[in-house]
Amino acid sequence: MEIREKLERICCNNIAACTDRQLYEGLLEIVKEMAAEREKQVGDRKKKVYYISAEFLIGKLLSNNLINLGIYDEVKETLAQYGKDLAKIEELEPEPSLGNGGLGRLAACFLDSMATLGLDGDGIGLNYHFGLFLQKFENHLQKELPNPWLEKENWLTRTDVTYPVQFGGFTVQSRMYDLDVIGYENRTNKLHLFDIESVDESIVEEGIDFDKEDIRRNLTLFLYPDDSDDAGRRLRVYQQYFMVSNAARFILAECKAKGCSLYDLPDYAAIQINDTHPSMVIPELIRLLMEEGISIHDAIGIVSKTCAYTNHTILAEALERWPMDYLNQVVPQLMPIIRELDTLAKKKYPDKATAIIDEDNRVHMAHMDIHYGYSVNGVAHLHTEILKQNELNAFYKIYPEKFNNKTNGITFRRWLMHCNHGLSSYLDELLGSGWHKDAGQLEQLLHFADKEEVLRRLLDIKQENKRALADYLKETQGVEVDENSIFDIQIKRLHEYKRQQMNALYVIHKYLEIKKGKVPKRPITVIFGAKAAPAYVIAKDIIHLILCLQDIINQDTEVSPYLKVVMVENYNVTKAEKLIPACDISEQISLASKEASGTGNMKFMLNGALTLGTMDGANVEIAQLVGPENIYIFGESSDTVIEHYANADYVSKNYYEKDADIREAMDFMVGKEMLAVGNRENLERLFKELLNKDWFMTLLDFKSYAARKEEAYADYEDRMAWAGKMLVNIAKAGYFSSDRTIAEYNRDIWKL
Ligand code: 26V
Repeated sequence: MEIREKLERICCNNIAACTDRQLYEGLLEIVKEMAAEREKQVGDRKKKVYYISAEFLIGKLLSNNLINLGIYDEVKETLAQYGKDLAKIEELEPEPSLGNGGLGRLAACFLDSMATLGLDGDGIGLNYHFGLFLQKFENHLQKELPNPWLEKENWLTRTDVTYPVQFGGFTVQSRMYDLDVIGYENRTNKLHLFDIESVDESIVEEGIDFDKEDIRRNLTLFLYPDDSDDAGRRLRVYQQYFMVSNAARFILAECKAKGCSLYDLPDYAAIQINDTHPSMVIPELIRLLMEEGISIHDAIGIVSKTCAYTNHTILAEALERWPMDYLNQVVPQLMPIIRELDTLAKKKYPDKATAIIDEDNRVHMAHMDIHYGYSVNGVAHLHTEILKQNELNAFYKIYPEKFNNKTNGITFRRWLMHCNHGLSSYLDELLGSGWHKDAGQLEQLLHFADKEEVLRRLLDIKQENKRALADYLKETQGVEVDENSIFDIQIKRLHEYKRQQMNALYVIHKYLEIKKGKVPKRPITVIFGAKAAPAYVIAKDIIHLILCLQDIINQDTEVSPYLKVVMVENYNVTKAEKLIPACDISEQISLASKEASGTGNMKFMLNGALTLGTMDGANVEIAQLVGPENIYIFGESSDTVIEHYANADYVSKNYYEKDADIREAMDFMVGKEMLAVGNRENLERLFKELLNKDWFMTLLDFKSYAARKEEAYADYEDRMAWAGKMLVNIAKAGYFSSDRTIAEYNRDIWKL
């Protein structure tokens, strides 16, 4: 049937008379039907990947699904003939914010790539009723509100799959909901999200507070509830076990249905453990296999050939170590198995560094994954090297063959075709559409490096995207920005290691320079977007600092023609899709060694922004690909940073005392002007943190950061040369397609 007919059918033959909501709901139905059709055509194969993750930050689905079904243009044009605007219809879709940031977004990109490559691979996770909190700014502070996404008509399909899940003292009944993962002109896979029917949205109190002990009613209510207290952390264990117990049963059922003997499980299933949140799948699978009459020894052998682990961070505070008494309370049935896994590991490898249960009776989830999984991977070259040589060195010595690198990637369908129609169609015009599925073909763009008209078009497209962003910022936040200014953007979770505070210090420095009469050649617009974990005090202080700066600078008529600051409210996937295509300078300024990979860096590059960054995470690989003249690198190396930590010899105060620029910018933070707008408590706490501790070495890199940024701003003035750098970045971005990453996972780990 033609799209027009389908649309007419759902619109009672009167598309023009339909409301945008009716059209949205109708399109949702059409997409679901078409996805089911394609699913029937493909069918199952013997071996399948199960990507288990506590987060899938899928973002809005309508447009991407239309693109991947190959009907986006047709739908858009048909609707336009009736005076309907697809973009307006898209706005009605609530964003499912089922992830915190990079880790969850990566999982979503991976699902897209698995389906696009035609791999049989499903995601398994939780059906949170509220995604990551909705962020509001009030009195220059972040306020958190619930963020619901489940409307009556939504992307989920209720299934008949349900399991009783046993916790210490009580049982809950689960139900599986499915969401179609529509590959680009290929197969349709599933994202299975488990829920319980007894969830009660009415227990949400002020903001995002709720009774954390009431598990029957809160289990799937929120994504990662605040884990600053005991009850929050325990709830996280409940969620994790619920997720993996359902996953394990579902996987075993699917394999059995295909005739698997369970001893052959590794021939039927590869289970990817996305960070340590799903790690309990290992003991749970062993437990279930034992229930089927398999010995513990055999069960361990089977599971160890089925599970593979991905590490996404080296930050000590993010490595999960659950106290035994939590686990005893929540999952007593797993404890004998975890103890046995620990005893066996200790017998073979007495080194304390590799123990599963440590001397404080905490269970190290990553250690369990490494001993009893067959693969351990980091997410960028440098990250994997640091894992091997530092953080997980004791394990690397035991199991060198398990370690491998899988540099992250992003789906170009969402992060170029969907979010940047201008650039995407121009690339089609120049190169054909082969790059949609074979991103390496973007490299052919290099043939046009000297073509003035191509470079001009790249600049024009960027300009249009900047204009669109300027309009959007005006409309949504009431801020006016100059579309001819340099758009310098840092958007990512707020964390000290990502060093938004360094960018903010630069803003102060620039402000003070302008005040002294040293005005920049071209106006600069510094854009931030970031959510801080609700209990992360310093991160919230940094947001406060940025919001105060926005206020002071934008209202200062002497300075605002040259410098503006915008803190985008409620930064999420939808906003990223508007910000990234409009960016000139992409801020990737984490302290070297701390950002495992980063994926925003890849999205910006693909959309023709130049990176200002440290040699950290995937920035290192970006730098190698584009060459030093097409990227702005600064700061100390990861080796130096690691040495500073080892010797405990970094003293931030020395930098404050020695350098007048640093001192001036720091002092401004707690000076009269700031205190007139902001809160003394927040600003002084942040000032003291940077002066006396500065764990992520902001002041160490500040000068080289500022110098490099000035250089980038100066280079921007030679528009044609800048366009040449943009072109190289776009051309070389092909390596960062998640299709490449997933092909590597399959080649080295899953072997479908
Ligand atoms: C978790 C936590 C939880 C407790 C409080 C502090 C804290 C800090 C960081 C994290 C990170 C969790 C794991 C994560 O999201 N890692 C990100 O994974 C991305 C995909 O691989 C990668 O690109 C990012 O560099 C990495 O930070």
